[in-house]
Amino acid sequence: MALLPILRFPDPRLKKVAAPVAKIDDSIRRLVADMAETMYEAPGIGLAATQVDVHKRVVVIDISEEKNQLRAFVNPVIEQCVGAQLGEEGCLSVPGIYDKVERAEQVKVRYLDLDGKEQVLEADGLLAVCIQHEIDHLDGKVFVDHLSQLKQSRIKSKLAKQARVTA
Ligand code: GNR
Ligand code: NI
Repeated sequence: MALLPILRFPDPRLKKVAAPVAKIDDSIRRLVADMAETMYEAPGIGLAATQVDVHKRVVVIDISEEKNQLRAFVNPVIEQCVGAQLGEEGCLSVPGIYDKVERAEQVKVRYLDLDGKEQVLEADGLLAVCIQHEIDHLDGKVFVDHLSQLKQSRIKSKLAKQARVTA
């Protein structure tokens, strides 16, 4: 297993659209293991392959308290959205920034598991938010893209300033 470096907004590589996985093999299972280790270490409740500069449609999520309910989604597609919820979001690629984003309250997602078997999951609440946030990453979007242009430019200055202090 390995910890992978996480890209930081506004890195242009976060805008790449990830390609579907053609075959689930050991390289994909290794990627999932490395992404899980990276997510737990961060710590975060989700991670998309895009964030570690791998442009394949792979996501890991664990919203459990005990951090013992890892979920892996390959080629996830949202088939149905119901309702709306407004929740505070953060992102490992946008450290220290939190803001409210409107998402569907419930989603039905179709994906492949690590055995290449098709699965369907109905999720609501935080899991639904996280699935939508991660699929956005695979489509080259970060949660700040849902905010106003003014907020986006403030976030960019704040992160640039942080980077100067940290350097
Ligand atoms: O760790 C994370 N927390 C979080 C909180 C609210 C809504 C979404 C998230 S996902 C985020 C990890 C991350 O950046 N995934 O891409
Ligand atoms: Ni994120």
